Amino acid sequence: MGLNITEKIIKSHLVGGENGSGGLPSAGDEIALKIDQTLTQDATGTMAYLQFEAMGVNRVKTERSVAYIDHNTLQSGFENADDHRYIQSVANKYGIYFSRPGNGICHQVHLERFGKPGKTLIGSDSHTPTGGGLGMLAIGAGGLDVAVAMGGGAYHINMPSVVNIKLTGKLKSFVSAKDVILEVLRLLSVKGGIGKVMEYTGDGVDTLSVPERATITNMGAELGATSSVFPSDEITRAFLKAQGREGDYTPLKADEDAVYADVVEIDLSKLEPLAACPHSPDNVKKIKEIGNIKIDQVCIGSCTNSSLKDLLTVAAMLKGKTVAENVDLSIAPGSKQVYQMLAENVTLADLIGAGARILESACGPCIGMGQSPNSGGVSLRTFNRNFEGRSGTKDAQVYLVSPETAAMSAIKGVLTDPTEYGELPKIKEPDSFLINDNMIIKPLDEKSAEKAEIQRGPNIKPFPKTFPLEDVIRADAILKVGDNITTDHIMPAGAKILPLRSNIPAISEYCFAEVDKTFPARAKKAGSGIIIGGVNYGQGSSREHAALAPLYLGIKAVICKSFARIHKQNLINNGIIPFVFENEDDYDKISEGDSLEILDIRNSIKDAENKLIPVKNMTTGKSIYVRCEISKRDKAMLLAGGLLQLTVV
Ligand code: MIC
Ligand code: SF4
Repeated sequence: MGLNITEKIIKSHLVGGENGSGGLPSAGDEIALKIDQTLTQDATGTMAYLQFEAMGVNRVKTERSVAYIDHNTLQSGFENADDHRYIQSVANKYGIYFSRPGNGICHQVHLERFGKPGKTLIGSDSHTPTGGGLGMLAIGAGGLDVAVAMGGGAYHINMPSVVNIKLTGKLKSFVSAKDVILEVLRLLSVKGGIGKVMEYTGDGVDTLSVPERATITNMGAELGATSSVFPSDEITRAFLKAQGREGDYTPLKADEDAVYADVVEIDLSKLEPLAACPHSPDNVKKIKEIGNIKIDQVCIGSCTNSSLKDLLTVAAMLKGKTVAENVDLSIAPGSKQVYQMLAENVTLADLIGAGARILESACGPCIGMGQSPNSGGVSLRTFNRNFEGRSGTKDAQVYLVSPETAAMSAIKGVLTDPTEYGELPKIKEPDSFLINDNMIIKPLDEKSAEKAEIQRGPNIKPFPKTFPLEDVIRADAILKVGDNITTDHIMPAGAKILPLRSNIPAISEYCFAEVDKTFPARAKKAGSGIIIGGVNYGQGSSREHAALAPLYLGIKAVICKSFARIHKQNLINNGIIPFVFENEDDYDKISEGDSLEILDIRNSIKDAENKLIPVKNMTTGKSIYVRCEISKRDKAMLLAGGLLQLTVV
């Protein structure tokens, strides 16, 4: 039986796991993968490096590890700058490449300068699957998992099932890669990818460049997918050659007789411009269907849509025009390479001339670092997430669109289908990109590194301690939430809160701030608590803070209908028990404030696969049953009180 791309990469990196048919584990089995590359960004990086330091390893063991500064770039106090210095000094000492602030968004820069087909990459950011556009198996993870991989440890996941997304035909002009992934989200929803890798094949693949493929794999994160991957072919070779890295090319494609768990066919020629409407990336409609709603803001950029091709297209559409009076347009190029190339071929002048506010190459508005819309404002963004409040304005209405739709609408002042634009000059990927790695600092050699000092500013506080699992939990259902709770709900980001990412006691004060402002004080007062949730609890980012802050506030367990992958692992890594209702209707049998009791927990966790665990509602006197769906390794972690307890050398 032939193998698909995902299986090929897994097979060549498998260092543990059970053997299923054809020498590969079966979907759902826990597997351990050797990790070739890691990336971190600054908002998750400080914690990851504090954890790495605590592990006592003196040098990273990967082929390439890179630390990016791209999220917390607004320096309105000492905090972010302190974090940057800390990360730079750790990178220098431990053998990690350091991408300086201004060099660009981690995923865009990694694609340009470091990604390699056939390799494994994990990153402390949920959009790490962007690397799948180059034929890598690239996976988002919690900071602690990345720290372990940097130390040479394997990365543990459940063997994904592989879904084939078969692309045929060719996109019409003004319809682009963003519309492809929005269509996939429309078809499959924000939970449609859980436990899966989306593998793209079909002759439509030949019509997409690497940055276009990367837009699609990037937003596979919004499906909840473990990763998304494209083949590595002549288009990949051309991209790597244009990046001066042809030597990094290896071809990779699925065998003719490869088997997939499911197949979804999309005819590219039939797609029309789409938008994800507020407040979920899967609330997708045709632009024409939504109509010409008045807009207040347009933001172009983010790791989804800030490649050179994207911005050249926007520049061509804006050339000689003026942004509508009612619209505020911001553009953040994805990398210094993109920015400098726009400047050198003077297309940057077209953007400026049209009235765009040009931002630095960073995440910026995507993570609420500035450009929050006006009250009730309608904002069109080429980004990947439109969760309520993420923009920094609670009642803003955020629509996710392609660069083409964004540019067209910015000119018109209302949401407009870009196919109405008329003729657009053909934009071609360059034969060679401008290569200047002067903003990437190579680490010290091992000898000199011995004496290198780590710079630790006052904002850097140790992470909370975890303790071996207790045998009894008696705690209140301190917070009850609904379905699809995101990590932006659990631990909001934005310009005010992000500077506290390396200070868990301080950031915890904002935990669930948008859902229930009283939560941190109530949890601290109670000293312990259990959170009750619906389906897909913890979807969205990889931020470990969504586990660390609840941990600090005394949360012992989360009971919900189902979990998002990265968040569930972050809970386990930090010693919080993830329970799921045996019967989903039992969600209604627990009200916020009820006192719950769970007995004999250690034995239940040891035997988790066979156990239905009773939870007694002391307030109503009734019991319900929950399960803890975890691997052997997860059990050991929970019993010990988290991953670090097992890893310290
Ligand atoms: C995001 O897009 O939500 C982030 C900010 O990049 C997060 C990481 C973080 O919270 O630091 C992610 O996607 O993992
Ligand atoms: Fe940055 Fe936004 Fe991408 Fe997250 S999704 S890495 S915040 S650009």
